[in-house]
Amino acid sequence: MPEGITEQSEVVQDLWNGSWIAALATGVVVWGLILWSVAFHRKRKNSAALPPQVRYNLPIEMLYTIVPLIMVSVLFYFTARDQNYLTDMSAKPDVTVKVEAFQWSWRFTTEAGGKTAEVVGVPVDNYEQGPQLVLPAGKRIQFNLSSPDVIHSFWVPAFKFKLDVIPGVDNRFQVTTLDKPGTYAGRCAELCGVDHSRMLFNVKLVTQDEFDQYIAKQAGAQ
Ligand SMILES: [Cu+2]
Repeated sequence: MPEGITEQSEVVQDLWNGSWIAALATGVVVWGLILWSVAFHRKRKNSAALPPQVRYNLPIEMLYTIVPLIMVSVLFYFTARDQNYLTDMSAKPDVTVKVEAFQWSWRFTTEAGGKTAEVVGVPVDNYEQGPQLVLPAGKRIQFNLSSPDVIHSFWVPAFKFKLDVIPGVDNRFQVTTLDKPGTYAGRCAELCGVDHSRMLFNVKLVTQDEFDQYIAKQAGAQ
């Protein structure tokens, strides 16, 4: 798994880990029952008799109705809880980024404290050459997604989250960045045409001071 760079990415990772642990625990029980049956309830040599047939056994039927119900309820509870947290838009963002996905690159319009910076990209072969989205660490960031042409998907693997960019649909989300300065890959995750695989960008996480300098310089240049 990539290293997460948002508070939300840690919640996604925990949900993923928990789901796998639950699935493996279920697997161990199921595989154990299969192996137990194979080892101890084989057909005996020279025996044509059927084993005892169990039908309309209420305790067993209750068991295999209630146990899956509990399992689904537990998965549902954690999924719903985390989904509500991940899609929460009630906080006032420190930085707002308008993300426009187009065939085949990105335009990022970053707005913070009344200043804006705009970056437009072209198709590239390496994410480091793609348009760079500069964001401050430890802040609340809102992304407003839009597309003028076809469906794309805004994906920063280090967010452990992606959201489709659909023409005419107002998709938004927020993250809280962690204090992990660095440059992280971003890509389009929805096949959108011939140069889809070159629709690369990067996210640069910087300190608040560096971000202030960046946006002042960008805003001055426009
Ligand atoms: Cu795309």
